[in-house]
Amino acid sequence: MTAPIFVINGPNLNRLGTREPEIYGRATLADVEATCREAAGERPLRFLQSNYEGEIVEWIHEAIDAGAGIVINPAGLTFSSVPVIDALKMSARPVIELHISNIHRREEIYHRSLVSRVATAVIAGLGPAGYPAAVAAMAGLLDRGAGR
Ligand code: DHK
Repeated sequence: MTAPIFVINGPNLNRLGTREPEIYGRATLADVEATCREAAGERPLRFLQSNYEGEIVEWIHEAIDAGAGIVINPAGLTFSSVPVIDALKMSARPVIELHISNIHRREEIYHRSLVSRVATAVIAGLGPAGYPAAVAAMAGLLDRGAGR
């Protein structure tokens, strides 16, 4: 069976397109989803967004149970959420941490990612194009049988 990919988006990403466009661009979340589905081709893909930590944790559990690779933009939860990190640690499949912006060139509060400590790889600063890049990279990792 072709392992699925879950793309999970955190708080405020539902506002892409109008939220600080000078940082995040003008593509909407729906635009971003379309690029992910194009990159995934026939591979099953779940594209999700929530402003609630618990819902994101439950989607990570669902991804793990489905044997899925996880592409996650935790947004602001990146820097604070132990529950998200604890859930990601349970994944036997790759986890790619994704940020539209280069968080290391931004304000100090964005410099210390808790998620990077458990992620297989990190993509930051490619803009919305980072999403299809992450999906394509994840497909390659899954096809090679890579673990987290
Ligand atoms: C998105 C957010 O909402 C911020 O909280 C992160 C990330 C950066 C992004 O660049 O996609 O710090």
